[in-house]
Amino acid sequence: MIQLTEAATLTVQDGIGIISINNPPVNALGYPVRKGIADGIDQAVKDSQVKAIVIICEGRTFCAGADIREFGQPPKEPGLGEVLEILDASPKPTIAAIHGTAFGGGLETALSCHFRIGVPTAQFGLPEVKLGLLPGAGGTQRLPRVVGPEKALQMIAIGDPIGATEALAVGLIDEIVDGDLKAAAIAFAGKVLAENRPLVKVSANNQKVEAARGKSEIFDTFRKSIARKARGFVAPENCIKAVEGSVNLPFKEGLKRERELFMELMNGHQSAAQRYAFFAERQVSKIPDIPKDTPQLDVKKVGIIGAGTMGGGIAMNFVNAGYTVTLVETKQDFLDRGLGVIRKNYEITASKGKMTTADVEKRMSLITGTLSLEDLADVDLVIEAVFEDMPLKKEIFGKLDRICKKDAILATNTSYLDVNEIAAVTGRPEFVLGLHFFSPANVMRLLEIVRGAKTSKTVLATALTIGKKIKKVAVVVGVCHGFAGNRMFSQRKNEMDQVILEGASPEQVDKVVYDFGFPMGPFVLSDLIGLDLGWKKETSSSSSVRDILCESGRMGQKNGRGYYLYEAGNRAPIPDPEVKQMIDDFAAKQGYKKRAVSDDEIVKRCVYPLINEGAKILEEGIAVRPSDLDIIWINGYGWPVYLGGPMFYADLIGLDKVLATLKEYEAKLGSHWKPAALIEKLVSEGKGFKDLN
Ligand code: 3H9
Repeated sequence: MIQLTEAATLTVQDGIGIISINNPPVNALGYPVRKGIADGIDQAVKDSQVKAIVIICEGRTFCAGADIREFGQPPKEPGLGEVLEILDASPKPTIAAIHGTAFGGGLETALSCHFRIGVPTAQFGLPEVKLGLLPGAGGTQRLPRVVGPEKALQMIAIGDPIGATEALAVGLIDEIVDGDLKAAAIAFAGKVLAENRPLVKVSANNQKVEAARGKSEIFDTFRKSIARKARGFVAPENCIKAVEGSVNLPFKEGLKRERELFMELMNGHQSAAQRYAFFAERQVSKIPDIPKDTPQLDVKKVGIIGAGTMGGGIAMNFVNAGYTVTLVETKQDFLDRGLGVIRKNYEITASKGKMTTADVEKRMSLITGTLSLEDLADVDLVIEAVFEDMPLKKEIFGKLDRICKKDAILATNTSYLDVNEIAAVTGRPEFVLGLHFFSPANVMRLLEIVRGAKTSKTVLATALTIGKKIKKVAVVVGVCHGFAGNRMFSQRKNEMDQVILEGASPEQVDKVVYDFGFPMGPFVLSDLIGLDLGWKKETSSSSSVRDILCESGRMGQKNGRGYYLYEAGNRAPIPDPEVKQMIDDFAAKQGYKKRAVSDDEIVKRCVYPLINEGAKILEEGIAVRPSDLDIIWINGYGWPVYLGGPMFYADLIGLDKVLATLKEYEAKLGSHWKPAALIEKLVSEGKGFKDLN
């Protein structure tokens, strides 16, 4: 065995040179891997004993791509492109033996081999677009030559991976192999040699790209199909242009085009934001005082109280992950309705071909409905999802404490209420915490894990594991009104409510916020949620635009009238002069003098309250690090990932500039704009939020 570098070895077995990569955790193509492949090929080609070469990886996966941590650092030769040219030019057959994920540069490496085999569970993808990039080591030129431009566009500009069966069907791999991968690769190499198979050099394989030449409709159709999802992102368009290059240019020219388009993205702020978000998402589960080996509880059975929209959605998460769920309601028809909605959701998924009817039944069989809290006696975790009413929650937790086994975790799904106050009614506050799901709970990825003053480390560590199992991005936050996400959201909402009194229209605000990159503006969102959520006729006092709208029967989309009008069966908001008049009248009564509010001011007044409140949350230790707040906003509130989250965005603009604006608004608009002490401190030290991550 020759140790090529610290991450690669070459062994010769039965005339086959085996280059084995070992660069945990995901065999990213950092320098020692690139150098190892280049040297391994060189030596194997020179060695007369070697007749064919296999590239295989140790550990959990084939290569997951370029080492993203190296991006932005001075390049270290050989670059991946150079290594792949060496691979491409090998006169001896090369075979990529794939398990786990062949992603990004990993798949580009495999595409530069003459043959590819994979285990049945292997996945193949070029997900660079999700990092705001494009495959920059020939992937945009080689993949279309193998699977054709249409399929390549999907894989490159959308970035979703495909499994082994599909990879075989589209010609991306030559064989699916069972059993020991190394042995299978050696056997495959033997077959290639015995059959004297010609070397399949992808770079010279022009049939599929030539067949698409002149057919610009392929690209036009694809552009249209992703327009909505790709709004605001620059990478998908560059991906498309690079694939167009594969069709219209010779291979080498196509590579140059790919490079230009790649560098454009690499130097832009969107990719920086998306790469930041990638690592931030992996950072959230690392809590400084919760080491990896913290003991955890075994959770298999889950109780959920409340079968409404929230409880039902939460139940689906657990069932999808194989937990058994006991769903508790107070009345049989509420329970029936809740179970019916869950079944319907699964049936819709099945009707789209995304699960079988047997799956629907299997999932439903994991849920047991009941009207009795006593049935929660043997569950390992309870999540209470009843409406936001402290006395009710306290009553429930008191009962749960009596009913549930001693080491059961008791969680509340409250959005705002004090988790410590709820925990205090139990004799086991160390087993109590908040699990704050976002609506619709079966869809939204965010989960705020609210750590109470007495929540034990074991319970917190268990909650983090559960979060992963149910495929949520779980962010730990502390107790305060609204925790992290909603506390920041409230500040934005207050400011947007005020901006329309000063003279901006709801349409202007909504358009500016949408154009910034949010899925919708605040007033369309209010109409969608329902203006009457948390509003009571009996106590309404005409003291806000919302009060006035609700008092006049405008509840939002649900009754076709809110900040906007809605035609039956249509969600498109139609501006309503009557609402404009109501806002103007109310503003005049409050003493506002109407003025033109610029789009730029709206952006600042929408985003800067998030930054300022986020800083206060950090000061108070409610969130662990600024990037956690960004992950909350990306996954729970539709913040555009290409702007990295509010805290990243603050650094992008310059925290000193943000501070100056906060001070200006404090003088002009009032003390609620007073800059957080943390921002003052960071600016005085010449630092940004990035220094706290
Ligand atoms: C590229 O290839 C560009 C080329 O086209 C052109 C070049 C010229 N680099 O996600 P996990 C770390 S761009 C560095 O928790 P999983 C990750 O941070 C790349 N580090 O595991 C984490 O570290 P830690 C295109 C990486 O099993 C640990 O590995 N490729 C990389 O849930 C485990 O990760 C991609 O975009 C990397 N490339 O999922 C693939 N990847 O333990 C990105 C992971 O310290 N990766 N790490 O927190 C993934 O999608 C998932 O990590 C993967 C494993 C599916 C592979």
